Amino acid sequence: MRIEVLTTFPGIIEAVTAESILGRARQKGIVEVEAVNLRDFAADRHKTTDDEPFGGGPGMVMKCEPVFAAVEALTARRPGARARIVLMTPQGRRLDQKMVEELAAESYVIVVCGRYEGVDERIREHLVTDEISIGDYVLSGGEIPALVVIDAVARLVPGVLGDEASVESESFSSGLLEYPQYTRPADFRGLQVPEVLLSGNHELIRQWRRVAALKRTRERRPDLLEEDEKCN
Ligand code: 4FV
Repeated sequence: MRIEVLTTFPGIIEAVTAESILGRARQKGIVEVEAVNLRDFAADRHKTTDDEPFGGGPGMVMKCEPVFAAVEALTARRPGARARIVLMTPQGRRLDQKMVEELAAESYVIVVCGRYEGVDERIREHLVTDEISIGDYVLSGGEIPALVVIDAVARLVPGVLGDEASVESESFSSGLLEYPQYTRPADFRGLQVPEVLLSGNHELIRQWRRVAALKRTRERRPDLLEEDEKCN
């Protein structure tokens, strides 16, 4: 899988994607991540990527030309490769595990990181294939949302996680929140681990975990159960 990130702060993307699971996946060549500096596609010698909003108002808007020029140059490097052009924006489709699985099935994704008040509308209308929001709050840039998408997607790429089995049992993959987890010591300051988990009886453990996941989902995210019932 190849992910190119269009940003005016490539260092933010490089710093995070060089570490841990993502860093190893990049070293193993399982996932390619390239941070592309939008300024390199600005035509003027001041490398301007923003300008005042037509109609007035506060702040600046991300200009069309550098973004179109960058995406066209990047896709031209991979003739025949179909790219998903993803804009990170609070106005986008809310990111969820289903969407992460959809993106993880792609081979080539370009993520556009907005800055300032947002991007020129013609970028949304004529260039972008997907608009994604990570949540109903306003950040100073699209870089952190882009990293959320990259992390969530990359870990579904075969070979990135040590054992894929862990993905199946995770929250949302099963449509439920995850069951409570425990590890050594079995007794911490008198706080015990549920006996069944120390029993070695895998069928009993599986049942306990299912019941615990349902209970937690009913208490914290009943909306997921409706989803689940709707799907089943
Ligand atoms: C955001 C979000 C987000 C808005 C203006 C960047 C900022 C600036 N992106 N989910 N929430 N983006 O707040 O995706 O351009």
